[in-house]
Amino acid sequence: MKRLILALVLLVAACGTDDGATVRNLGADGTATGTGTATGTGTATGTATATGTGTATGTGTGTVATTCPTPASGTTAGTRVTVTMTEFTITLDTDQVPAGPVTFVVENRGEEPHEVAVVRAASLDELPTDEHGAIVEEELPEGSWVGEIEPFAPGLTCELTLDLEPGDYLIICNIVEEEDSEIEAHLPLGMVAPLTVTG
Ligand SMILES: [Cu+2]
Repeated sequence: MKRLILALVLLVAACGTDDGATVRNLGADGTATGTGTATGTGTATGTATATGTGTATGTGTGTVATTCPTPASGTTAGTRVTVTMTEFTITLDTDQVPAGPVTFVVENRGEEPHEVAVVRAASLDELPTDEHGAIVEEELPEGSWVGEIEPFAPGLTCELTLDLEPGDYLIICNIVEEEDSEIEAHLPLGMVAPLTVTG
């Protein structure tokens, strides 16, 4: 899962020695620079400097691939499953495939970036989720995160080939967006579909 942070939250605590500080540039590394001017009355003129401290919070810049993050399989061997994604659906052309090599052909027909991940579970109830309803990948049981295509741009069709054992799987988009303090997790909005792999 990629936490896709669309807007960095910038917190600025600044103390200027005057009220003329007008320009601040916050770097993403949490540094701040400030400039300030001061004018005096009477015969006195002065210059003033303003200093500020700032912190930038965010878990990433949310880079989105504009070419497929995974190479095309280059083969038509095995089973091909067509996956279509929109806001906020994920649709498979089948819900059952035989064990062995499976190539997911994933089309992002939406207007936003999406990712696709293959998770071994029969139900979301079996998986650790956070308060937004997204899967907490770090807390998944060993081996249950089978494979993924990282977030990619609308209009692209990307492929992922996996060798799947018999069992129950979920095909999901686990993107979490943050924009203007609003959190939007794609998974609980509907981006999950089951797939059964038969022996
Ligand atoms: Cu998505």
